[in-house]
Amino acid sequence: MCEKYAMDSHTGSAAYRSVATRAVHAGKDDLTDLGLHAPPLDLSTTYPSRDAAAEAARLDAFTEGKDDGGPPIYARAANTTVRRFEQALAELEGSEASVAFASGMAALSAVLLARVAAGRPHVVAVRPLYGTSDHLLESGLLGNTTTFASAKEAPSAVTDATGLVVVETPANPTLSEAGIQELADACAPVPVCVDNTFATPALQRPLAHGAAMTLHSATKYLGGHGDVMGGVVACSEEFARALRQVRFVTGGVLHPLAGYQLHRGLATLPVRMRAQSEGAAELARRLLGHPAVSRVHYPGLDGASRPADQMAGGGAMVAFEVTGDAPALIGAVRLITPAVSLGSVDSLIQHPASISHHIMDAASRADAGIPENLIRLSVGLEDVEDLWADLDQALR
Ligand code: PYR
Repeated sequence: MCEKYAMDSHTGSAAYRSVATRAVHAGKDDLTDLGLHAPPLDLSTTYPSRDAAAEAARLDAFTEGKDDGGPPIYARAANTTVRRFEQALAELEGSEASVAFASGMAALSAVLLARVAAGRPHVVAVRPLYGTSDHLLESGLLGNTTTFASAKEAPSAVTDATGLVVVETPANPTLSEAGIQELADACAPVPVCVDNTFATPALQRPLAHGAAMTLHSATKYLGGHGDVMGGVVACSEEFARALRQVRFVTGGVLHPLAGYQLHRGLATLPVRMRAQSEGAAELARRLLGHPAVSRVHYPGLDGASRPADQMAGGGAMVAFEVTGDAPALIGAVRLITPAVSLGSVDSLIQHPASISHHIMDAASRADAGIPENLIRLSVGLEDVEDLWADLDQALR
């Protein structure tokens, strides 16, 4: 697996920079000229100007989703700290632009609203997906309609009204993988949106495999410390305009302090992903041999075939099915934090049927292939022996 982490080449403009270097420096190119080391934190809600005509023209541009990097006017239109995070994330994903939101669900909502507004309200969604994403898509709350399909069936579910294909790879919570390039080719010209929350651009860059956009719950690995909530979409400038239009009028903006924390989190993303993935791979191997575990879900475990050259390593999430009482296991851990969410420096464990995917009804969960005895573990930076000791005692 370590060899694969050396796969650091990038399709973006500054191709000479490895992902590790990019993660540290992205969005900071002007700091030395500004005489700063850390990025400035801009908490302004409004931006003064004595030129009303220029303000009106800029507001027209923001209403159309254009952002030329000039004065923001009002923090719902733009914010300089949030822009830095957006620039950095776009550099890491290899996209023209990125647009940040208050949460991952706000980001997905904006994507759906933009497609509905474009007159393409039908979505083909590859299950499984995060429970609330599944619920949002199934409810049609935002004027969309959704056909759920497997990755194989997805192309045949596309109709003239289809404006989007949504897929998570690896998927929440079963870690199933879909071939992005294959899906994008088969569904073209319909844009494919890859939720890249589990892999992060440190391990997987879906735009290089034909995806039109990636979506993140930035709350997870991008922030990395369980103390900041946000969402972000990396995409073309054209689609970013549609998203900014939605964001400007609906107001689901990322708070500047959250933008600052997320930008800071990016610097350590590759090193965190590497260390946490190594721990996850080891725990997955050990769980496979545990008598209280009937099945382990981890990309590439036990020689399972995977989409070629898509993801550098298996990531830091593990899911496993237990022979005993799944909720009881959550109550029995002592070191691992029993909590929903993922991607933090501390390990988190939860029971999808009770929490992350509880909002789905049992039939939808079954259709998505989410067993009731499934446990999801987000592996943090603790020593793997300590984590194993905790899991082992909890499984007894
Ligand atoms: C999860 O735990 O899957 C969330 O996104 C909250």
